[in-house]
Amino acid sequence: MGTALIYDEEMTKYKLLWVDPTCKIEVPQRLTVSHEALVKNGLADRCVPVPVREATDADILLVHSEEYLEAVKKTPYMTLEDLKEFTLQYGDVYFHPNIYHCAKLAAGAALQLVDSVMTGKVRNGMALVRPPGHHSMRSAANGFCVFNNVAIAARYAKQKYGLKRVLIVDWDVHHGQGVQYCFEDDPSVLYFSWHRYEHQKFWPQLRESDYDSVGKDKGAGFNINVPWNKVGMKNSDYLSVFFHILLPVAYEFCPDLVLVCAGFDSAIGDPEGEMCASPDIFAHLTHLLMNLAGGKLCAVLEGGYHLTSLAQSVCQTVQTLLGDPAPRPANLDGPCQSALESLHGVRSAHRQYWSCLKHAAETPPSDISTKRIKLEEEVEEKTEKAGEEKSAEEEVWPEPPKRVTPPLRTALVLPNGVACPDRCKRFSCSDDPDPVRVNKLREHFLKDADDTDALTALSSLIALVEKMEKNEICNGLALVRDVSMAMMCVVQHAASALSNRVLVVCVGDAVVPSHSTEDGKTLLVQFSNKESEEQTCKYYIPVCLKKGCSDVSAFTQAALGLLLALGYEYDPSLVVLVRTPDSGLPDSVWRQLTGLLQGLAQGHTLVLLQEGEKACVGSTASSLLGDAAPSLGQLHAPQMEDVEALERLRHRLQAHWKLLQTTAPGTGGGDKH
Ligand code: SS9
Ligand code: ZN
Repeated sequence: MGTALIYDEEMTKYKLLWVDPTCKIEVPQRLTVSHEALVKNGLADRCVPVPVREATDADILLVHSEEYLEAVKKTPYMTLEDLKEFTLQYGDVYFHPNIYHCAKLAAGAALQLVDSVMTGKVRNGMALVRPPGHHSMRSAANGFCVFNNVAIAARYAKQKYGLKRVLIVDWDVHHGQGVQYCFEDDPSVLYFSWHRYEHQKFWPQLRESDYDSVGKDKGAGFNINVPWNKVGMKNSDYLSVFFHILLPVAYEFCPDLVLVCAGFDSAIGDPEGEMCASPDIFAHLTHLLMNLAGGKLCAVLEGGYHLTSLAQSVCQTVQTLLGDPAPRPANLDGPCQSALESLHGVRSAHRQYWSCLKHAAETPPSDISTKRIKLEEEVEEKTEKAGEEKSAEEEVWPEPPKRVTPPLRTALVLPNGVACPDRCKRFSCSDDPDPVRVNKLREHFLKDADDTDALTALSSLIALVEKMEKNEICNGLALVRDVSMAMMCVVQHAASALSNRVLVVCVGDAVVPSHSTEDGKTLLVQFSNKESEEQTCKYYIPVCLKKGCSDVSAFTQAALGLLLALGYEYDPSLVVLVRTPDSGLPDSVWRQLTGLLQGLAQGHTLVLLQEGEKACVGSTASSLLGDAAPSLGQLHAPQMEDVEALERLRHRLQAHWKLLQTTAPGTGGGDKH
């Protein structure tokens, strides 16, 4: 199942016809450079081309009023003077004789994408469109937007395919107030947006963009705003919000379809956003959403005004949709104070609606509206002083390195008699065993046993790890006689290389190499129901859940808010994922976990399963190949004891692991623990 790419040159055929400093950044080249970069990087060719179509009146009327549509319909016949005047009734937008045509194509492109994904023609896709959509409202154009492409797509998808729940993730740096207004009282569409806000000083300067706008009536809890109150937000800030807000809520919500308002003005270099997240962060944001809704994800372009940054970000997104492993996330040094304040505010505003946030600390004592007023003067002074000078300085950043995908995706070390699944390669070193290594292994691990099969398996395992280190193979799976021994063996080997860090995730109650964590070259996270004494080592983290791994909600919460955050901060070069036969982890959760962890270590994951678990080889291999994991279903509230235990653990560990923080120090956000 492929990735759709929708693009039509026609959408480059309108532009600003008069002088307007606020609109001059929205240029046709935004689309051409994005598309050319996809072509140049060989990505366009790997996608399934899907043609655009014009949205019909009926499509547009799913969101917009008849009066507004009729008014826009007249614009192709207007004189320049009429267009200018028509434009004046709206904010930060311009009209052109061809924009109505393009706006129909932009909305139609989003609908074509939904159709391609929903009919199973492709798994996911991206539409490169102009004009963007997320600011336009029922009866108004706004912020370069004419029709609300994504809002129309959400209604259309619900109506045509009977979807119960749609998630809209708006990672553009502006608040898509048009989308918020459209679905404010609708619990079937969960709208998430982060946006530059600066305590209401940044455009569109709306009170309702703050985190306390959570939705109305039945839709309460289904609108999530994350205001950025400072510029310069980085990768850590973005990922923190994913780990501690969006992902837990999204998994609890369990969408049938994910739509992304994919604006890239939230990346470094953009003159509007003034943020500092690198273009490759979009590989991770995309990856982290790709296992929701059975992989059904439609990304529709919104903003992005720095042509180089935009093109790089688009490439990162599409390459990830195609299934290529994401690059290692660089310098994640934890969220900044201001991001933590926002994180805290959002989590407390939503704690009554989402069981995954039930344990969030309560509202910060400093009430937000007072804070805004207090800040007002301060900000005004600053803007006065800064004036022109500031916009002159240009941000520089390195071009994201080319993502080289290993020639072989998934290799399996299997005992004789166990069939190798399609699309995978059976891997064995028996044709070419390294005698030195074999002897070493025998000495260390199999002294007494004279077991050639086990020895061959271990040697193969090591050879496989070496191929992963050389990036010749992406990931692997081994069925071994003794997972504990195999784990020990791999960890010892991999961590012996100077630059390696190994993340070991152990699901179930196996004997783990906890002694190997002392030097920090191994981070060991173990999930089980065995209470263990409080650990003093930063790198050995036993996670005890009441019902072990069989409680889907509790496990998911731990995997997202704890394991992923730890994993990203640790930034391993290899992930070893181990599961014991009695772990109790349901297959769907296992597949989700396997999928999510591939965002780390450039996708270098080695899965170890006990020999008897033949039945799981197929589904595990499928996850390693990048197939979307099945949905977990709507999650119920985990047991209080588990939530509390996890919260205590997170709280204790956050001194060492900054990506675990969810409250700002010194703002009264300290939890009760
Ligand atoms: C503030 C002016 C904002 C509108 C930007 C619309 C972006 C749509 N510097 N102008 S993604
Ligand atoms: Zn924007």
